[in-house]
Amino acid sequence: MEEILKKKLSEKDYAKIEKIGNPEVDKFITKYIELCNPDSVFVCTDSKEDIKYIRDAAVKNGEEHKMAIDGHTYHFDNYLDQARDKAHTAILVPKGVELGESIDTKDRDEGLKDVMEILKDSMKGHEMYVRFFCLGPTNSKFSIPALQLTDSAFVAHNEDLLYRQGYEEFVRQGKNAKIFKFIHSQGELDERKTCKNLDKRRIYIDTEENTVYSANTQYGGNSIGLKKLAMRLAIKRGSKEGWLTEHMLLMGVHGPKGRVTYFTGAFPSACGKTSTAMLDGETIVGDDISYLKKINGEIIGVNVERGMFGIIQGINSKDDPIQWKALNNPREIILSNVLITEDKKAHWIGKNGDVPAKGINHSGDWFVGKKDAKDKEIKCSHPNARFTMSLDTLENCDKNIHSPEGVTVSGIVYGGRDSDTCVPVEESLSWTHGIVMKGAALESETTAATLGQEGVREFNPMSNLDFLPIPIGEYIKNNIEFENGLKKVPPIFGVNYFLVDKETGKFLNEKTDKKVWYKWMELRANKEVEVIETPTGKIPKYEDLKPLFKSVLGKDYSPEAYNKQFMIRVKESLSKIDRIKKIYETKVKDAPKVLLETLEAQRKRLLEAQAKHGDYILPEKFVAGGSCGCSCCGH
Ligand code: OXD
Ligand code: MN
Repeated sequence: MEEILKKKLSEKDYAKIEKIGNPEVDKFITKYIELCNPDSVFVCTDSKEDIKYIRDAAVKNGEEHKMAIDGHTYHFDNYLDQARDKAHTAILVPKGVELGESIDTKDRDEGLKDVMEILKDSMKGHEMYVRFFCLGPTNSKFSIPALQLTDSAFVAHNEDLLYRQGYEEFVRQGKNAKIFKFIHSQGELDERKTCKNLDKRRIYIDTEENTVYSANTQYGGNSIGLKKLAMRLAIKRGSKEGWLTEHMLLMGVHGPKGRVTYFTGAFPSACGKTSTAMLDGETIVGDDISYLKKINGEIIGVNVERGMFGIIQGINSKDDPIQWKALNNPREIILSNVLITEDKKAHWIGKNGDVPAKGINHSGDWFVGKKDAKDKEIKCSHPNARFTMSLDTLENCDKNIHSPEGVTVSGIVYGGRDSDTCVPVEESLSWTHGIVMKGAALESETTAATLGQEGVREFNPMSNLDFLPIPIGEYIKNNIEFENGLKKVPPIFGVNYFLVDKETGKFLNEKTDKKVWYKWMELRANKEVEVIETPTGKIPKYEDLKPLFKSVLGKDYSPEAYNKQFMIRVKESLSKIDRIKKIYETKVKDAPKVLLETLEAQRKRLLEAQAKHGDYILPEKFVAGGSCGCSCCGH
């Protein structure tokens, strides 16, 4: 082992590995040097000099290119490698282990054999980068040391912006570290420096060995080991140890008199999670993945990451002022799959200004009206085009982002892309009701963040389905039981930014309306406003929203708008229960009993209300002391 390391590594780099003194680290690096056969190896510590080496390598290798704005670079993934590849992603399971039909698995022995063959000599002609990071803040109960090997300086550079440096954490934890390990190879590249062998694209997650394998792909969601790949390992570890890893933003919502109330929020990819975390007036801790632990009877959350790998489509100066500013000013940013014009500026779908007539993008030379092989128009940027940057440099970065103690979570939000069923914001009736009806029953119309058709309604419990390495039933049970032992149980809310007016086909809300929902939830989490209890949950009163619309957005909020948005859509709500129940009865093994009971109780409440008031019920029917009098709303 020592011999191989000494042969491939410079003396200086060998000393860096030796200083860590963890045989597991030595073994992992040695194994993949031997198998992948890189021309050279670079070991990156937390030093500025080492990190600069990676940044420069990305440009030198032709994986990234400099842009007009200082510090900005762009990168292209292969035209067919633009999103998470669910078809070639699998959890490796030993014989006899079953995770249920909604989770993609592969026999562990077969998967390992397959990927080892693919990785053999895959780094010939490339340099291997050895990187040490820390998932969660360093020096914390949450810290998980993560070791990444990759032959892509683009991947290593992304991780630099997205994760906390962890070399010193590895040294600190030494032999005792319980590490996560990632091996990625982009394999052979074409003349545009994008992956050539997409048929050999593989993403395998081995929870037995806390190792993830990724090959022949560059798209971040497939290649950045520490992101969605590490998430699977962490869910598994948390499930054994009694804590949660969630596909959740973490943000400070700023209430009256300087009060800051922290919220987590789960949304499927491309459903407004980042734009929520970036709401101006609030502060961001994280926009994608949170670890949650129960400490002294409270839910404590941390951001696993320190940067954002955000979707750039639709970002404009009006709706996203902070991101807009960052994207137009010098700082370290990587743009993927946007349009680059001759003057080395970027354009993307939904950006202010006219679309340039030509440039280069993920399809090569591009011009307005260009079509692909299937005669489909190629837009200037890919809908899943991304930008990578650190949060620290943003003006709205929360002061506790790196706190080893984390922040106390006082509210939890779930939301999906739903055009016709749920109201824009509603508090659940209890923790279990929230976990079941807002989390486990989450559905979303599909987007461009994964390969496949867009706009199809998909079941996505807690927006975490793609990332589960344990059976869904077990995962939901963990969430339901997470309430046990809490001194103060945070309220769970459901939000829906995508409700459409059936008559006009237009959205019933503007993008910025969500600012009001968060201010309302902040007041509610602190018990400062009352609610109207409906069969589906507790909705805001018009009297409370009206002044918030005025003070937050300067908008006059009409009773008509409120009624349209907050009307209970009984028919659609009942259909949703039917769909969800069927899934849990037929596709999910071991769904907790209480989940089915909660669905049934909601059906009963809806049917009672329907018998009295019909299919579409205005909030006033449920107002305390109103004419309703039905048992459904508890008055
Ligand atoms: C992401 C995703 O990139 O969920 O965050 O796809
Ligand atoms: Mn995500």
